Amino acid sequence: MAHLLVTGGAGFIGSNFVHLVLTNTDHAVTVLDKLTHAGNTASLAGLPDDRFELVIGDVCDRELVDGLVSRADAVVHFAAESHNDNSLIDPEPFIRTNLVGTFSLLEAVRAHDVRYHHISTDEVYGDLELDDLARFAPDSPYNPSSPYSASKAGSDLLVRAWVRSFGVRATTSNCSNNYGPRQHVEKFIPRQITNIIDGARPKLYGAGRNVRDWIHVDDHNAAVLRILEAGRIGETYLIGADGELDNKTVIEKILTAMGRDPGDYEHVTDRPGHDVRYAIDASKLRAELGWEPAHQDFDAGLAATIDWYRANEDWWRPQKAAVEARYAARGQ
Ligand code: NAD
Ligand code: TDX
Repeated sequence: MAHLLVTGGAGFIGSNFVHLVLTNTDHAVTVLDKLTHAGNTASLAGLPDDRFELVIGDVCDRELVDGLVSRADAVVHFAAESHNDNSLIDPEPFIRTNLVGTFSLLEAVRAHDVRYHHISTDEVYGDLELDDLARFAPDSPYNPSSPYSASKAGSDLLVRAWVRSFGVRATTSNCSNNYGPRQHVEKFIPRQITNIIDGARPKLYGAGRNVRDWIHVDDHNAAVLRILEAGRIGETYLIGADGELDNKTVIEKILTAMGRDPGDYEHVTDRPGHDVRYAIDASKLRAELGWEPAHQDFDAGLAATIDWYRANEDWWRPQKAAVEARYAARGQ
């Protein structure tokens, strides 16, 4: 049994990772989470007391982080400010948490020689054209567009430098857009599902031709676990499941799956600097570590996600009105 320190474990992907680890391994997990607007203790309900603890705190708190890292066998760093639209309103917390927070963890794993896995995004590579056959690969140049993606790009480069300069035992993964249960209602898919439950029309930015490469959160997390177990130190692995869809198609699928007219949505103000297309080539991960996605039927995964939001209104309801008020103030 190993003891994992999971930062951001009360958020969307982190909480699903904690459930996966505690269900499928005998590892123990300590979550470090600041419980920002995106953190929710309800996402960690019902976990076994003897193998799980939650520490509420900031990844930028060097002393706290050092103490927790000293007692861990490995760190998986999910904690981040994660929403592009928020980074366009106030970039400051993105710079602090995503850059200074990663620095704080790297210094602690360096001091205690603890294995570290860094969670990042395909957005660090910028975007692709719609008619471009290319996909992102581990050697794609960094070219981030938003304060969020720039802060994640900077954090990835800190990891590379700590590996090369200090011999830190780190791996990095850059994943495409995740969907599934426990995703905050500020994000695209849960926002539209909960709008429809509330009798409001889904909101499509611009013409909706932007393409995202969707992956089920459990497939992302299975890949992370695999990299933690067998990834080569210093390497970057791209995670994606060949799930490219444009936003208009996704909204139409959600409406259809919820029994509504697929054309019953609104076009709203586009995101400034909106990345056109993301697409991941995950062949290195598949060939080297034998990972394969288990949830490649997007319509089935979407239907299960819709069911989850229908069944768990207590989980999302407290955030919904404030999120919609913020969007409405920007014409979105
Ligand atoms: P999220 O916003 O749902 O969760 C982030 C969690 O981090 C929250 O629980 C929050 O409370 C916590 N947190 C924020 N600042 C903190 C701080 N200073 N100290 C401690 N905890 C803090 O995010 P998510 O969608 O689960 O994303 C998790 C990670 O995965 C991020 O690093 C993100 O960049 C990356 N990622 C996300 C996606 C996606 O589609 N959502 C895709 C690729 C990569
Ligand atoms: O109401 C909306 N309408 C809409 O058309 C919202 C909230 C979004 N969109 C569009 C913008 C994007 O093209 O949908 C797409 C997905 O939007 P988000 O859910 O905000 O995701 P994105 O900006 O693509 O970033 C996500 O994937 C990469 C995560 O939020 C990041 O954390 C991750 O790094």
